[in-house]
Amino acid sequence: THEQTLDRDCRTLSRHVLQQLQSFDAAAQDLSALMNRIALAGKLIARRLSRAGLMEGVLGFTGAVNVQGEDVKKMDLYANEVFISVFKQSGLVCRLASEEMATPYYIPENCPIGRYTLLYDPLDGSSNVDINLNVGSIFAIRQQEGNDLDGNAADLLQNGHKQIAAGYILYGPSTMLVYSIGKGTHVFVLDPSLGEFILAIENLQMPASGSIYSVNEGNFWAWDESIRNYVRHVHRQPGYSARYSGALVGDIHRILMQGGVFLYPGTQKNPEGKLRLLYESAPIAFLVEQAGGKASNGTQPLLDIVPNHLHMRTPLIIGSQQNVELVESFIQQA
Ligand code: AHM
Ligand code: MG
Repeated sequence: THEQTLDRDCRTLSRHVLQQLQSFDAAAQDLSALMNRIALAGKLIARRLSRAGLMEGVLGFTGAVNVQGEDVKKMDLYANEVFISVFKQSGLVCRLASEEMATPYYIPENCPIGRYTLLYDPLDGSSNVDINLNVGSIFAIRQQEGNDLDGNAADLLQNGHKQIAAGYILYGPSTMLVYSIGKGTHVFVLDPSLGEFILAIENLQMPASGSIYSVNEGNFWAWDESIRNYVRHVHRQPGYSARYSGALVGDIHRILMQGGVFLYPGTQKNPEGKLRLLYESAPIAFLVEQAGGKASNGTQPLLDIVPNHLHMRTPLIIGSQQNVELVESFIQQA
């Protein structure tokens, strides 16, 4: 009926946040407004991506190298600036820290009213941009506890349980936003005709085990023997399927929906692996745990890890509980 369709179309993100908190107090209003701004960032990035192959200055590299030593793409830079722009004059976020910035960015007019920090990876999996495959944005919100304006963000060096909200936006055939404020994991789909993210799945629960394993097997030669043994074990079992897109958000989304495990282990040369704790692994771990899954670095729950610097990397094993425990058992046997 019309009424049902209308009801569904009105299940917007900002309303959902308020409903979850069952409150209209200042903290609830803040969180709702924060999510609304993040949604706006997602819409801006999705719009640019949708016409990327037609516009000048969208694809390819800028020529610069970021703090991680990676070549910066034009879309990385654009996406990074989008998140800064949407929080200007919001009174919400005082500080933003991202993969693309060596030190945090402060929005002085929001400090100290804006007691929140946004941690984000503006465009995750950006090697997929030039070939028109899925990419994502990852975000987490934390309470700001430090007053420093000197770029020294010592208060951010805390474990993942300190995240107030976390999620990702997946730019795929449709644009999706998956988020949690610690009350379950919820999936929204962007309806382009409305320009709104509409609730699609509430309280997503992922399978306790699944057949997908997602890992870059080109690194086999560089792995520790324990990871090689796990992958050898998988190769000898019927029933597993390999899926790896080169963009964490897409690979995790599949595993959230269908079950399985994603691994980015360390190598003998880089024992911490590739993915960064504060704005890649920890937000995703928060979402996966809220959906009944598990995340670890092989020996420790991922959300318990306290970073020693802003851009710290950590091995990541994440997904369905049983699959993650199996990988851990190989690591812990070693
Ligand atoms: P990025 O944020 O610079 O794009 O790097 C992170 C990405 C993840 O999305 C993905 O899982 C991983 O790097 C892929 O790395 P690799 O090509 O080494 O398998
Ligand atoms: Mg990334």
